[in-house]
Amino acid sequence: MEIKITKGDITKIKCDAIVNAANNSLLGGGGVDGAIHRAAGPELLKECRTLGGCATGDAKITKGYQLPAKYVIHTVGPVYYDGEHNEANLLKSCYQRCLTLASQYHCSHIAFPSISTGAYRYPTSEAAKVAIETIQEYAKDNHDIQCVEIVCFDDYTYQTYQKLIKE
Ligand code: AR6
Repeated sequence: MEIKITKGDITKIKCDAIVNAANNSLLGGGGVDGAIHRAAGPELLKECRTLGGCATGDAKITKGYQLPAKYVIHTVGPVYYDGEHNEANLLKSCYQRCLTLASQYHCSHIAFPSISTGAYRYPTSEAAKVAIETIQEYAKDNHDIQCVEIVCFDDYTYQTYQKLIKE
């Protein structure tokens, strides 16, 4: 599996599935969630309404509608308090659940945003460690996903992930 760190807007990525950093309602919000719903069109919200929300650390899949990606995998990252509220385990679980769903739906190229590091205030360098370790761990036992791209929206996020992938 190739792990690629790129800078840009995840709604523009043509791949099998993009991941959405959603909230428990799955009914939209700001940040990457808002951008994905705007780009996918109203059909996405319609499908999300049938899903009954999503627990923190879990993930659910929908179609991509007007997005260049075939599917959207909606996951709910933890809100960061102080690192003592199970945040790392919940974030790890997000990446694991998304990768498992991607495998089940035969996705060979998937794109993640930096889950929880915006409105949910997870420190970027700590979140990046969890993200990369979890993806690398998954890649050891699973060979179906060929490319995992982490799409960073700003320079600081991009540089933080880049630094870790080079280590
Ligand atoms: N493409 C890629 N990354 C993006 C984009 C984009 N178009 N837009 C923002 N980001 P956030 P969270 C980055 O706040 O912290 C929503 O309201 C952003 O710069 O989107 O998991 C949900 O409904 C940051 O690096 O997600 C929830 O209520 C990263 O995506 C809540 O925010 C995550 O920031 C989830 O908070």
